[in-house]
Amino acid sequence: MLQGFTPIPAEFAARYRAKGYWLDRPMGEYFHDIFGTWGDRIAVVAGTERITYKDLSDRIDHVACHLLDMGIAPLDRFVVQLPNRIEFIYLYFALLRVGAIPLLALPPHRTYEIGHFIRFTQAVGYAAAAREGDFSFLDMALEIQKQVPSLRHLFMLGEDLPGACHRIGELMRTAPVTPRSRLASLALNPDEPAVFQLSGGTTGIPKIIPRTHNDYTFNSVGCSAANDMREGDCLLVCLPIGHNFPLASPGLQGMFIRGGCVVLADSPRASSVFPLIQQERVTHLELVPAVLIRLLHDSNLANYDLSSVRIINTGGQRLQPETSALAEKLIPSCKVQEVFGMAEGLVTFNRLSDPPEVRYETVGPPWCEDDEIRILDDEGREVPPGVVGELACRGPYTLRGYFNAPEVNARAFTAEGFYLTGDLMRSHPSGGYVVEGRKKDLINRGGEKISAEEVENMLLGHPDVRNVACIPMPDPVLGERTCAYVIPRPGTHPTLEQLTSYLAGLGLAKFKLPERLEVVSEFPLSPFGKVSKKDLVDAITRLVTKEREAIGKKG
Ligand code: J2J
Repeated sequence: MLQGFTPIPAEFAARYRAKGYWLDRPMGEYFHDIFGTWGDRIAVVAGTERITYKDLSDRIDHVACHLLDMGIAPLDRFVVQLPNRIEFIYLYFALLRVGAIPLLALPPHRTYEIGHFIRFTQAVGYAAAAREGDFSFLDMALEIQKQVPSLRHLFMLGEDLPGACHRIGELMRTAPVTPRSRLASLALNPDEPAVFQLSGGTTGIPKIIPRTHNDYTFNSVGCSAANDMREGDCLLVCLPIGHNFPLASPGLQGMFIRGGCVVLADSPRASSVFPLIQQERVTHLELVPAVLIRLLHDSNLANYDLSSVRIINTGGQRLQPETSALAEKLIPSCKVQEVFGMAEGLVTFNRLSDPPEVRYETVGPPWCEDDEIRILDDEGREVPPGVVGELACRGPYTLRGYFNAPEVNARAFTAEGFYLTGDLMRSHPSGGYVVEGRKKDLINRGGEKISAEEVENMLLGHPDVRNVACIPMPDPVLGERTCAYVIPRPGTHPTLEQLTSYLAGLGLAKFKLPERLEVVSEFPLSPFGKVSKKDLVDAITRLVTKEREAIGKKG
């Protein structure tokens, strides 16, 4: 076994096998057969290219043989930071085919993160677009290469690259030395890590999540069923392609399993998403709430035929019922299905057959009956049904340990191997769960804890508020007070007084009322596109400090 990897204990593994969850096949081989099943159907639309499953499979194997030519071996680590382009799909599946482990970095990661991933995993390769705006990923990689000798292979997209870089397009045009037959004879262990995902934590450097061949395939098979993906369906991928949601939950892996088509968009902007939906008759969208809200308020929405859309999944952050209702009103062909997922494993889906009240309020149950859920109090005891506590989970596709992180693991798992998510949840009579916020998404006002989520939910009911994020701002007396960052609806100018009297009118406790309002036109986003509260906290802290200094000088 790869050192630093914690496998699922044997007695659990035996159970998951007996149930038929784990197929005991390497992912590369499994998808090779899937591609074979769907042959002449269109697998991917990327720019002007339409690629059949047969051609996709051919090209992946071609790249895989080149990887073997380069000496890339099973369990070698390879950091992939490619944009939403076809080259991602070629390289990702080619790495799986040879049993090397793609570590999936997100587009905004820079030297600090990428250098860490490469050093920490002793990666042999790194793939990216050479340049993005005024940032040179190529220069960054050359710099890292000087410090980390394991990094032998740079795969770059772009023009005028130094000779030492590999171009995926170029590899396509040259014949590899290794024959295809070698691919079938590689001895790969499906219990080993196939993919390294990254934790979505908002503090510190992301931790590395090993996903095995067995668990990651099972994840996509199950999610694609819960998401009602069918042969002939079409998924638009507009979030960063390497993230667990658009990649595997069910994402493009799920759509391939079902024989549908995957359309790549280079950004989640309305100007790129709407035309593609209309042109390709997209049936499935996977979005974060902030993106869905932006699309629904875009003035061009009514100018496009979006009637092919059957399911809009949102995940990553709590979706407000108002947003679901608005989406289903503006795009009447669609149902909104919230997904609660994490790169660590567990995924829950609303059941599409549930009545709207249940779909809007809950994130549904886990899709697999062997996902075990515990809602725990601060002492680690299970709370009664309906009471809020921390979500802990264990199951056939949830990790048992971050890669090479014994200290973190000692805190992040219970003795029974449940992963402590840090998410606050309660069970719902429908059998699903309701997200109540993050354990740490609290404002501590002189010892009184305010759930940011609670205040945000209420403020979203105000007619002037399009989106809101409540965060702690530093206070010399109370430690923290609540600041509300608000994106107003067009043409409105909400004031702090209006909003707080609205909240007070709804009966909200006085200590929970925001004490400062910042009106903005958009929110800073995390690498994956979630609202980055950390950046908002940094901004308000700077602002408050500056104001205080100014007052100090005057006084
Ligand atoms: C509230 N919080 C949510 C939701 C995730 C599908 C969808 C999303 C992710 C993802 C994913 C939420 N409501 N509906 O991997 O497969 C927050 C929780 C969770 C964390 C995980 C998938 N859906 N979250 O967002 O690994 O706090 O995965 O623990 O990036 O996002 O983040 P990440």
